[in-house]
Amino acid sequence: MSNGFGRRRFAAGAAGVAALPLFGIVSARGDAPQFEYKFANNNPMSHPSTIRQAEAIARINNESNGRLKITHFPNNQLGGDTDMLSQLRSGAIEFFTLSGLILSTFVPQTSISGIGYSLSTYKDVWAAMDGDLGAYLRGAVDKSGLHMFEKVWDNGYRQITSSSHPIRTPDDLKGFKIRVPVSPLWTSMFEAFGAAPTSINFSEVYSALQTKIVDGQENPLVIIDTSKLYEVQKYLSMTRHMWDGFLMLGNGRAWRALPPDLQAIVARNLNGSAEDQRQDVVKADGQLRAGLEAKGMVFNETDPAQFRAALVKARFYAQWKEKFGPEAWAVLEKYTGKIG
Ligand code: X2X
Repeated sequence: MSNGFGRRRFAAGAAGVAALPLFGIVSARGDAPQFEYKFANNNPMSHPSTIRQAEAIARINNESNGRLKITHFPNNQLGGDTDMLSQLRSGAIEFFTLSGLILSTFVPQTSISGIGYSLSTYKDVWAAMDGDLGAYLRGAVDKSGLHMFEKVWDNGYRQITSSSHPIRTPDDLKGFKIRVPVSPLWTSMFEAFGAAPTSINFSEVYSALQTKIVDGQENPLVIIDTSKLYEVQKYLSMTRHMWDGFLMLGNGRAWRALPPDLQAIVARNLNGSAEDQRQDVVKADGQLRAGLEAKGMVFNETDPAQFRAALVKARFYAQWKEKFGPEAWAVLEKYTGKIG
């Protein structure tokens, strides 16, 4: 479908550049971009991710003087996450943001940041993701053939919503039909609570809730708001059970095909906009409760200690520590203190 990284276009662009000194004139071909890349995400148009990515893309296209042209395809326009991940791997999409927990279906290590009730403050999150934990994940992703940029974008702290009953204690999750993203860690965590999780890509979540395939889901307030999940969910339980971020990913071959000066323009702008986006999410998150209540959602608070104890009892932490291995676990615990 896409040939943004097509040999033909690249060769034509390169020939165009080489022709300049020979003829000393700027041919019409000089106006055509050397690289035409696609950038996809699963976020709604009004989500801070989409807005800040659009800004970064405009800057990149502008600063590259037309040599690189990135086109934005937000809001699952190119398919659900599982599909977009395949497209990223094949090179049909060149840039894509994805939760590390979902990427773990391809690079197993990347779900480690989502261990429930571990990175419990933003201070810990960014110390870890901008520090050794992020470096560890980048190493694993780069080995897989994909490229991961330095700055991770924020999804946020996740909360549980429901159309049937509020989740006040871990017992309220028993048998609860809840949608989780496609990721072994998510499924395992909600199974540990005794819930009945179903893996569904975000592109299908609204309709799955509307048709009652599932009774609930979990996401940060910004997603619940921008995706209008309040239209199909009644209760919002503030569980903050997990932090989640969007890894900024590139197709490895497409990334390496860019000359160093274009790589620098892309990296500087994407990393810079990540910092802006992080601030947007925190600000929105702090303000959304009143708005969602006005739209009819009923909020309740929860006690994290109870939920964490349920996970300990189900041997959730012990199992995942074994899966990730002591080395990776130690990198996480450097930022969280002892887990479990
Ligand atoms: O799929 C989700 O729930 C979302 C939007 O939070 C992610 O991208 C993980």
